[in-house]
Amino acid sequence: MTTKPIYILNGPNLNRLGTREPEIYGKTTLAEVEAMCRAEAGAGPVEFRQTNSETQLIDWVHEAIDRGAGIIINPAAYTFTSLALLDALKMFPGPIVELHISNIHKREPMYHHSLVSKTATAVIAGLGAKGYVVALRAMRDLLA
Ligand code: CA2
Repeated sequence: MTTKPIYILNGPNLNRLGTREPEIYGKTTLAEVEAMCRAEAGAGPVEFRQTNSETQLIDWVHEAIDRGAGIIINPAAYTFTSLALLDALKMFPGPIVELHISNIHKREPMYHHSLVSKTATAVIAGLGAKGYVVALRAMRDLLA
């Protein structure tokens, strides 16, 4: 197992997880998601973060480029809008798992075209909060 951290980055509005639209996003809060990730990672280092700012998200990708083993990212709405985030992720030399709690392809057309997928090693969507645990397992395999 690598000693470099796995970055788990979360985009806008995900700090409100578990408070609204449970039929789409479930009832699990982001703090509970973080606890699930830490339990799954065990002693493996994890940087779990959330921001509502595109700039901050990009700065964290830059940080991961300098010191991260892998990136798991739920970019939320920036999935569909941010060429700047795509450009930053393109610079990351390791595996990238794009993650969505909901199945974006089952939803309205505006949620169908991910820019981030162009640089993702793998995409997970529709598994709810458990998708984060699945993403961590997949990341471990990708890094092995
Ligand atoms: O399913 C996902 O994880 C998404 O990335 C969530 C984004 C949405 O723009 C993507 O299409 C799919 C939206 C996050 C909104 O966060 C909420 C948190 C609590 C309640 C409602 C929305």
